[in-house]
Amino acid sequence: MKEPRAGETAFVALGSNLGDRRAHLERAVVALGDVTGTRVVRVSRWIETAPVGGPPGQPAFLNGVLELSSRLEPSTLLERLQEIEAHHGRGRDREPRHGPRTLDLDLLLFGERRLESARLTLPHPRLEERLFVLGPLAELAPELVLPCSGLTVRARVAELARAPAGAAR
Ligand code: A4P
Ligand code: MG
Repeated sequence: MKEPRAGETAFVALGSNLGDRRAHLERAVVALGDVTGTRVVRVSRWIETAPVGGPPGQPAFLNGVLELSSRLEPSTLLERLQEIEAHHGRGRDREPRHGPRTLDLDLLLFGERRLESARLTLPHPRLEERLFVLGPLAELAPELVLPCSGLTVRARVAELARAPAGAAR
C-alpha cells in the first residue's frame, strides 16, 4: 500500500480590520482545522497593528500567524484559504486592494517551496518587509531562516524595529 505523503510545514498570515476582528480570525482558525489533509499546529497571539499602505484613515488591523502541517499542494491550500475568506464575508470586488477587509489569509511559506504563478507566489513576496507578519511569526518560529535575506525571523524583526520610521514595512 502507498504511504500517505508526509505533511509539510506551512505558515499562514491572518489579518482583519473590519467588524468583529477577533471573531473573524478565530473562526478562520477553526475553519482551517476542518480542511482535509491539513492540521493546525500552533497559533500566535493576535496583535493590533497600524495599517500599512491602502486608503488613508483605514482602521487598525488585528494580525496573527499560524503554523500548519499540510499534505495538500500549495495551490490547493490557497484555494481553501480563499474559500474561507469568502465565507467570512470578504468580497474581493467590493474591498479595494490593500484596503479594509474582514479577513485576509496569505500563504507565507510552504516548506521550502518556491513558486511563481499568476495565482500564487511562494515565499510570499512581502514576507520579509512586514513587522505585522514577522512579529507573530517570530513567536512561532524565531530561528526559521528567511529565504530572501538569509536572516532568522528573530534577527529580521530586530533589524526592522531599528529601521527609521517610515521605512518599508
Ligand atoms: N497571491 C499570490 N501569492 C499569494 C500568497 N502567497 N498568498 C495572489 C496569498 N495570495 C497570494 O490577494 C491578491 C492575489 O494575490 C490573490 O488573488 C492571490 O491569487 P488578495 O488577498 O485578494 O488581495 P490583497 O490582500 O488586497 O492584496 P495583497 O497583495 O495580498 O495585499 P497584502 O500584501 O496581503 O496586504 N497592514 C496591516 N497592519 N496589517 C495587514 O494585515 N494587510 C494588507 C494587505 C495591507 N496592509 C496591512 C495588512
Ligand atoms: Mg491577501
